[in-house]
Amino acid sequence: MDHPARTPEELARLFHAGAAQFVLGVAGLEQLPAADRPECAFIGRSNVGKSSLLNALFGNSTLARVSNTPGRTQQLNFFNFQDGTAYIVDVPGYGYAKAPEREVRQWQGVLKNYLLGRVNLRRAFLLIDARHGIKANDLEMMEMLDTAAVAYQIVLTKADKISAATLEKVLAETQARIKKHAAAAPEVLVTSSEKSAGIENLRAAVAQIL
Ligand SMILES: Nc1nc2c(ncn2[C@@H]2O[C@H](COP(=O)(O)OP(=O)(O)OP(=O)(O)O)[C@@H](O)[C@H]2O)c(=O)[nH]1
Ligand SMILES: [Mg+2]
Repeated sequence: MDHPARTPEELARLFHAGAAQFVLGVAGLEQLPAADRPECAFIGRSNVGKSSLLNALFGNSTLARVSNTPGRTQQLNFFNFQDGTAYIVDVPGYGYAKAPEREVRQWQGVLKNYLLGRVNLRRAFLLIDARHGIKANDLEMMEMLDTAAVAYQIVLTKADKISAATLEKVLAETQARIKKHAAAAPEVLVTSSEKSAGIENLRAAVAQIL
């Protein structure tokens, strides 16, 4: 490792509520900002908790828009991190979305092209609902990222919604399954945005990459 592990206090300072600012919403590939700084993205099925986790990361509940309606985030939302030295990107979910089919197809296409073509994308955090584990469309996404050699890390979300015993089982299953995936980071993170659990580990991972 290049630099020593940061203390919780250092991480809290790094991810204070004002440390990220919304810069740009991208609906088409031609609108992407220059790939001139490191970036990480939060991806996963619709409603898995991407926007919530981003808010928890910064302890800022108004940063990214959270919704009960699957498919709420309909563009790539770029946030400045660390005085604009890096980007963090909140993206539309895949899978079921409560939006017109044509629109869904449009933003799914943008998402795929973004993930496969973005040279400065250091890591995609692939969120998986801890209640459901890895689903068919998650697997499809993982295989696509493996093939394109895009580094990703699995993050279990909504851990507060299941018992500790069930969580342990899902975690073990997930860890076993990612062994076959070349581009997956070996460590699976467990989080709850609701209870602000596991956020420190996620902060450490983001800080190390960016
Ligand atoms: N209990 C619990 N609920 C959560 C958690 N994270 C998110 N939620 C809820 O899950 C729903 C979806 O959260 P979002 O953060 O909007 O999910 P998303 O992945 O950004 O959704 P899209 O942008 O539509 O793809 C909201 O009702 C959140 O309040 C969590 O850790 N625990
Ligand atoms: Mg969202």
